Amino acid sequence: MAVPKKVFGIILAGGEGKRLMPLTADRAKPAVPFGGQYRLIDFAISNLINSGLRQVVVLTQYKSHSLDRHISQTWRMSALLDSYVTSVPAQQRLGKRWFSGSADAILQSLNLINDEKPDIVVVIGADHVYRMDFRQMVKAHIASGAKATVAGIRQPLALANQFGVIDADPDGSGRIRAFLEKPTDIEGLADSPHEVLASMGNYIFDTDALVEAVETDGELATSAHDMGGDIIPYFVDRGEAGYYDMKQNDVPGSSPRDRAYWRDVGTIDSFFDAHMDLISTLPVFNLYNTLWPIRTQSVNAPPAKFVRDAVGRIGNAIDSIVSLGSVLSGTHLERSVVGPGTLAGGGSTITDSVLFDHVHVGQGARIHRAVLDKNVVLLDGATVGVDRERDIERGFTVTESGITVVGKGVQIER
Ligand code: ADQ
Repeated sequence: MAVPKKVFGIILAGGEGKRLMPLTADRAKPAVPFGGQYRLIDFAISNLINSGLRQVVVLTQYKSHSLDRHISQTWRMSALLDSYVTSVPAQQRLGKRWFSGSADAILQSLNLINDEKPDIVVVIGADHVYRMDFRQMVKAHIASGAKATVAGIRQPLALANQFGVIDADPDGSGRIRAFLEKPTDIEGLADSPHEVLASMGNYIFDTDALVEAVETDGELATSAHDMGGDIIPYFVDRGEAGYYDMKQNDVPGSSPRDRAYWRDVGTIDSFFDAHMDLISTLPVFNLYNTLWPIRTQSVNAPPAKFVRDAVGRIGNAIDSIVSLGSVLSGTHLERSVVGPGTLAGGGSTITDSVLFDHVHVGQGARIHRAVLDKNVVLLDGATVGVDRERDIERGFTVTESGITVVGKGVQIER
């Protein structure tokens, strides 16, 4: 019988997420709320835990307080079973410097690997919405004999400059011939010229090979110490990198459409679109798959309530998600995701919008195509997302596609 391999999980969660401003003004990108009750990092952690990993560290550095708090409150594991999900902040173990890149984050955290002595290390990002069974990828990695395996998924050629692009060896060996980090000029796949095989930023390594790679990279003054930019090309140059095509990944309980789902929610537009996917009638991404649950902090709040307002106006809600603790009275709610503790008053309208927790919507207020961070208050009769120029004048971020974003705690006047 084959000896089971010990697998250790590392989640890279130190990114700033500049393109999600103002939502990342005082929280790390993986801590950004998503889908009413989740934080982005819950997808990465749920995937690892559902894949049977029990020792997972989350490497943080940028504005990590709410991320640390969320992880410690949500992902408590049993010490008795030697299981843990812990966030580990940058600790300056190799001198007085922060993580200079994602590979440096691993180099500075090698003590965690030395303590556990795993055979295999799974390294993943923290800011994508998807389901993935990493057991299947680990199995493929071991069978292939590669020292590093990169998960790949087909993406439009036009987006190639946002991803690492995998050039597969045409000999069918599953090896990577070349890996280009965020290329600006590249051709599509031979069988699909409008697509590339993009790296998902999820990797599997033989432990010894990873340790050697980050140590070697650490000594190179010319390196940016980046996993995609430096470490994967290091393995490719040595002929030791393979790829794992996400289309082979068969997550329990998911439909083919749901299975192919992977969203990098790095911009306001993609973040907004991923919310619209959640509320689609035929789930593009199905949160209700109990065989592969996406878990989060349980909100200790009463159920959502829908009532008529004090003068008897009746509201309605359709194609929407409403979180616990919310009370919508005489509100028209459509194509929106509403976070916990939202209070909306009579005659208010919320359409095509994403509300984080504890947003207060005054009577007769109107919200359209907007993302509102927590504790935003709309006074009676106030509007947002309706008049682009006015939103810009008031200092709100408005994307080219016309989505208005309002930061934490802002009070919006009539
Ligand atoms: P990017 O997401 O642009 O591309 P990066 O900004 O390095 O790469 O972020 C990757 C992950 O590492 C994120 O989860 C981020 O939070 C984290 N991270 C970044 N800097 C860090 C640091 N100093 N310390 C700890 N964590 C850090 C990557 C790959 C591409 C791939 C895309 C997929 O480089 O090849 O295609 O992800 O989205």
